[in-house]
Amino acid sequence: MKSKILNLLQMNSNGYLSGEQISGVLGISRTAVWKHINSLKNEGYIIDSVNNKGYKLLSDTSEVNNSSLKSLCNGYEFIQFAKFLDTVDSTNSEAKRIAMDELHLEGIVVADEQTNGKGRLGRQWTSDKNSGLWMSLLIRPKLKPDAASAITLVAAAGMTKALEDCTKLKIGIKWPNDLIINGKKVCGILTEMSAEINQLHYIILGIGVNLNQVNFTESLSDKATSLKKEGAEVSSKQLLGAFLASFSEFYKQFLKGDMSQVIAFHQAHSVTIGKHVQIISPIETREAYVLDINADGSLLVKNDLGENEIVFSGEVSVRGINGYI
Ligand code: BT5
Repeated sequence: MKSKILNLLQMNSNGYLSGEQISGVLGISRTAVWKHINSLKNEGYIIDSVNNKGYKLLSDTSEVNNSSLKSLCNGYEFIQFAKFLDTVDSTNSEAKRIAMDELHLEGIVVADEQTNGKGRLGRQWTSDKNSGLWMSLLIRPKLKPDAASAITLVAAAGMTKALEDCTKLKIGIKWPNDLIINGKKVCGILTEMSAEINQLHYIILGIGVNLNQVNFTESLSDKATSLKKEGAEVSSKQLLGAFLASFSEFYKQFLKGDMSQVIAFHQAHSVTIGKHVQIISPIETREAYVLDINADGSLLVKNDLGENEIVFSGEVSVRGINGYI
C-alpha cells in the first residue's frame, strides 16, 4: 500500500494530493493514508504536508544525494558545508583536502562509492556503490589534542543509537570503533587528526556502515554483515538523519568535557567487557581479560601477569581469543 501511495505522489509531483483523494483512489481510510505517509517520511522521502491541501513529494529518493544532504544537515552548528559525491577515493581523504584548503570550515562529505576506502593502520575498507553510508565529518573542537582522541567513542555511541532508532536490531560495540550485529561487523570508524603538541587543527571522523550488501567477498564473509543481511531495510538518508541527531547530543556533552553518558552507553553496549582478548600492537600480541571502559574511554584490562593495565585506542587492535570478537 505504501508503494502505491508513493506512486501516486510521484505521478502528481507538480502539486498537492489531498488525503481524501488518496483514500478515495486506494480505498483506505485517511488515517491509514496519514500513517503510510509518516512511514515514507521515516524512510527518508521528503513530503510536504499542508492543511487543506494535502501532500506533495519534494524529494523522490530515500538515498542521500546532493540536495537531500544539504537539507538533512540544516541546523547543525558543526556543519557549514555538505558535499555529496557519486564517487571518491575516500571521504576521509576528501575531507582532509578541504580541511587544508579552508582553514576554519567544519562540515561533512558523503559518497555513494569509495574507490580507496581506508580502515585503520593502513587497512582497506570495502565501499561499493549504493551499498552503504560512507561519510566523514570534519570538525574543529577547541580542545587539547590528548582530549580529542575520545571522539571515536562519541561517534560510535552516536551511530549505535542511530542504528537502534532505525532498526530493532541489537547493536554491540567492540571497543573502540567497531559496531557489531550477531557477531559480525556492520560499521567501522576511522578517526584522523591533525595537531601540534598543544594545538588541535582538525579531526576527521570517517564512518562506514554496511546497508545493502547481500554477499561479501570471501575474506569478509565470516566477519562482515549489513543491515539488509540482518533483515533491516534502512536508507542512507534515514540513517544519516538519525546519526546527526544522536551524534550532536553526545558531541555537545563531549565539548563540555562530560563523557559520562557516552561511557555509560559504551559500557551498556560493549561486547568487549568480560572477554578474554588478544591485544595486538605493531610490536607484540598479548592476551588479557577486559574489566571495564574507563571514564576517559581507555580500556581497563587484567594482563597475563595478573596486573591491571590501561590500554589506549589508536595503539592497538583488540581481537577475541577464538575469533574476531
Ligand atoms: C575500520 O578500520 O573499521 C574503519 C573503517 C572506516 C571506514 C570509513 S568509510 C568513510 C570513511 N572514509 C574512509 O576512507 N574510511 C572511513 P579497521 O578497524 O582497521 O577495520 C578494517 C578491516 O575491516 C579490514 O581489514 C577488513 O578486514 C574489514 N572490512 C573491510 N571492509 C569492510 C566492510 N565494508 N565491512 C566490514 N568489515 C570490513
